[in-house]
This record gives sequence, C-alpha cells and structure tokens, in this order.
Amino acid sequence: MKLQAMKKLFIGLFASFTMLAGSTSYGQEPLITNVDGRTSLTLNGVWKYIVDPYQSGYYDYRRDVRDQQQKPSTSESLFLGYKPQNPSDRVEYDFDKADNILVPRDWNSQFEKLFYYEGSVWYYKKFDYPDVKEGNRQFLYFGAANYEADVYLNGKKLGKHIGGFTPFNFEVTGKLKPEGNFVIVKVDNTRGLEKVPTINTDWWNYGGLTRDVKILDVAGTFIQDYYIQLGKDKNQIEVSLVLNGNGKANQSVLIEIPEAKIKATVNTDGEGKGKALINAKNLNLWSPENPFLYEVKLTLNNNVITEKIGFRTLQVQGTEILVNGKPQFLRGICIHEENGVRGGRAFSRDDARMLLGWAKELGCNFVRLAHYPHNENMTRVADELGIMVWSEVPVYWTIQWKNEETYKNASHQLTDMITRDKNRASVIVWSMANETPVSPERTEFLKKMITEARQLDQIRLVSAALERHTKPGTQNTQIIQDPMQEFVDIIAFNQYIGWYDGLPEKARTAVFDIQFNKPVIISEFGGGALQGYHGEKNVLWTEEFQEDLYKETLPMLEKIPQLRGMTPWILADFRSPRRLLPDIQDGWNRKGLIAPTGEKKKAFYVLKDYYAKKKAAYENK
Ligand code: GCB
Repeated sequence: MKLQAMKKLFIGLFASFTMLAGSTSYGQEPLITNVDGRTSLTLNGVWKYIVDPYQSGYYDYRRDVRDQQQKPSTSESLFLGYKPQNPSDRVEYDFDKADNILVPRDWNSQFEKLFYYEGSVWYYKKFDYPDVKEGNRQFLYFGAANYEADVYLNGKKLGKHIGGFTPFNFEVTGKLKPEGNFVIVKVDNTRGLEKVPTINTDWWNYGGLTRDVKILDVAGTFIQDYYIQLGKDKNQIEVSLVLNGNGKANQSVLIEIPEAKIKATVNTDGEGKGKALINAKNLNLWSPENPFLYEVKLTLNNNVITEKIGFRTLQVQGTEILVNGKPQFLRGICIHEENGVRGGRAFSRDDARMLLGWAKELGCNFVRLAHYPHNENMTRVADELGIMVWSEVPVYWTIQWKNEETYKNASHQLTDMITRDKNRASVIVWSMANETPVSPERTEFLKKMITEARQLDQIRLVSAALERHTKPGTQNTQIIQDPMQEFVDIIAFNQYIGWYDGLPEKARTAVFDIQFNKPVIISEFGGGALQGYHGEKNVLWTEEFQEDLYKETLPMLEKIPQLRGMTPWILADFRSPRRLLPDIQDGWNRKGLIAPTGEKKKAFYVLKDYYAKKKAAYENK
C-alpha cells in the first residue's frame, strides 16, 4: 500500500516532548537500539582467550603502546592474530592454541584460576560472513564488556569503549570478508579511582564479554533509534526517531500498531530526525496487573523492524505515584545481576526469568536493578511479567566528583542506559546514584546528571538512593540531610536500623521526619542471614534474626506518611569481596532473602505476607 493512500491519523510535528533518539555512547558511534528486532549474526559461543596480566600484547618493554596496526614477522605488534609465515617470524602468542571461553559470560565464574583476576584478557573469535548484501551496512555490537574494551577486526582497531554495563557498536561495513574474519577484544576490568564505579564497591568485579556479541546487518539507510511511548496523555503516542545513512533526509517512516489499528507516517528532517504525535484511543494500557505489549512495526523503504512495546502513563502528584492515573505502592526488591545458582553474572533470558520469577513469587510489582544497568533481558522480561523497574548507573559511594572525565563517563553511562531502555513500559525510575556522601561537588555532579536525564526522558521519574541520619539532639528521629531531595521526583533512601544501626527493636521507637511532599521509597533495608542457620532471633546471622528484622522494620516504615514503596536489600545472596567472615559469609553478602542454592529464607515469607496485604489494600484505590 502506498504511503500517500493510507488513512492518516493525526500526526503533528511538535517540540514539546523529548527527542530521545540518537545519543552517542562513550567514545563510540551512536548506539543502535532494539538489536533483537534486527537481522544479525550472533558471535556468542566459544571464543579463545589469553590472560595477559602485564598487558604485554598491548605495551612493549618500554611500556609504550605497541604498534596499533599488524606488523608481520615480529612480536612487536599487538596481539592481533598474526600467524607466523617465515621461519624467522617470532610471534609469542597463538590464539588457535589458546583455551576456550564462553561468551557471553564473565571469566571469573568460568575458571577457578580467574576467580579473583582483575586485569586484561584477550578474546578471539573467528567467523565467516558469506552473504554481504549489496548496499547493506554491518555493525559489530556488544551488549557490554566489563570494564574497558579495545576492539579489533581483522587486525585493525575499531575503537575503545569504557564502562562495564552499557552497550556499544562499531560500524564494520566494507571490512568483512566472506570467510576468515576474526574479532579480537582486549577486555580489562582493572578498578580505578577515577572510574565509574570507583575501586570500592560491595559486589564482584566480574570481568569479560558479559553480554551478547553480534554483527547487526542493516540497510544502507536505516532506523538507528526511536522512541515510542505515551506522554502525559493516554490518548497520544509520542514518537521520535533517528535515521542513519546517506538517504536519511526527508524520508517517511511508517509506524504500525496493528492491534490498536494504528498506521501513521513520520517524516524526517534534513538531519534524518523525525517526531510525531499519534492519536491512539482506547489503548490496552500496560500495568503490573495487565502487562499488555503491542507489536509495533516500523518500516523504512520496505525494511521492517518490530518490537513489543507497552503503553502506560506515569506521573507523580503530590506524594502519589500514578500509573495510568492509579496510585501505586511499589512492592519492590533490590536485585544484583547475578545468577548464584550457576555462579557469575546473569546474562540470559532464562536468568532474567529466574530472578524476576522469584520477585513475582515474593509478590513484587517493582524491582530495583542495583547498582548499574542490567542486561536488556531483564527489562524486556520485566515488561512481559508486569514488573516496574528502577534502573541505576554505578555512581556508587565515592566517585571523583571533581574529575571532568569521571563526569563524562557517568553521563555517558546514563545516556546509554536511557537510550537502550526508553521504550520499556516497565522502566519507571532512572536512578542517578547510590549512597553518595553529601558535598557541594557531589550535588553539582548529580544535578547535572538529572538535567541530562530529564532532557532525554521527560516521562520517567528521577531518583537516587540517599542516606538517612539520626537527627542531632534526638533519641531516634530519622532525617534525610541531603539537598538532592529537592531535585528528585521520588525521595529514596537506604536505612539499616537493626543491622548497621542497633538491634531490630530500635525500629520500634524510630520516627522518620521527611520534610518534602513527595513520594518516599525505602531503597534498601535488611540484614544478613545464612540460609539453614537457625537459632534465637537475637543471634546474628540466623534466619530468625533476619526474619525478626523484617518484622520490626515493616511497621516502622508504615508510619511514614509519604511511603509509596520499598526495595529491601536484597533478593538473593550475592558475591562480594568485602564479605570475609568464615563459615557465614565466605565471600557472599548474605542479606538475600534467597540463598545461592535458590532456597528461601524465613524473612522471604514475612515480606511476601506484607506485600499480599499491601496489594489488597491498593487494589481498590
Ligand atoms: C548498602 C549498599 C549496598 C550494600 C549494602 C550492604 O547500603 O547500597 O550496595 O551491598 O548496603 O549489604 O551493606
């Protein structure tokens, strides 16, 4: 059907909403989104690896960076896959003889010898690319590499990416051969003071190509990125998109949502960008109770991308969080991106189904994906299951607030997180930080980040996990002394009364004095327990202690008038090098409600009961 002949719904160019599409990832080319909806060749599977703690494949003996291009016949080149050809060729590495490693996966959980390893590992993968379609373009895409990745294709450097939890891509058009291509990536997870996160965290520094790797194959001019979500009005879908390619100017993109009987065109300007408002009456709105996703089709020059997208409105009014106009109580739980049952970083759909399935079993309608952007499967499965999401960047504890590079890094991670997940109805909160010490520089840093987040996305709520303190001169009045309260949409704070602060009974007399008329979420509370260790409730580390802590904490929090949700710490025990108590911790943070074996602890059921009551109380609001 011709575009002109189509019955057009109201479409207008307008300036009022976010232009989300088309941001640049850190040191990289613009990010391509909805990679699962595109033609691709997976490079997941078995790779070869060389552990290189002194980075001798990168630096020479004077610690100068080796030749960036392949220099045959000497070992004085980078580890670029060169094969000896002459008897005098001295090449001191051999990827073909190297051991296998699985991608995606961290290296720590694959090999005991790499469990504590922090440093450089070279990854190598051979692949053929037989069917290069005339005029098409290819991009090498990484879901994430922790923390820095230097990427080479067929012996030539494509670029470098910094930041361990966000995707990146490089154009490789014209660089692929029908046979015998090879990708080499130097991944380095060395911690650094100036990095984001910095050297001190309470989670495992899993290194490696931890998420999917693939070659995306797109048309010469293609839809690189788009935003399709409801704005404030439940009858209007806001669309913005960005094309990439020589033919990007003055194009028409067809948007179809067959189940909503929507067909509309969006025209691009001279820069290949387009915006539109599409009238949409009687949409089946996404909510935790009804996680309905529409199939959305975007067509440019007969090339189609599809994606399942949910539509819902989101607002804060006074102390209420409204989804589709309905007040919510966020029955949440914090989650680390880890599959303790298998060991290592979570990365797959199955991992996401396991973790979010547990959250569902607990009665959750909300999760806090701590403390960094999780893999895309998490937010997609959350969309499917009807679980609202708090998504965070690793601005954790003590970042270098005065370092401009550190800011740039944090800002890029924020941008890429939002760029990747802006079409997920499940995502309702972008979190800027966790437990950052108050100072003027810190506040400036976070305020700048908030401004950026709001420029990218005017619909999601902005927050940060702050800290609370006992008000000086009082016995047990709890206050938040953080100027960030003024700038966030939701006041969120972590509090550990009964664990790091007194015993659980301290909760009985605690009173929270929160000065802002905004919704409040308790972004963390909890205590450690070793699953299977039983005793009196006053014995630390027993399941009974943790159970009692939950029983004492919930009534305390209930007294906060603005309380609109919580995400206790944490769904499952997780690995942390800071947790060294023998026979109890053994390298695990034990605040999980579920053990690494999948066994539930007693406190799980306390929270589950509470959430069942909360759900019933909110049902008729
Ligand atoms: C916190 C941090 C979290 C830690 C937790 C703990 O406040 O935000 O990352 O793991 O406490 O267990 O101490």
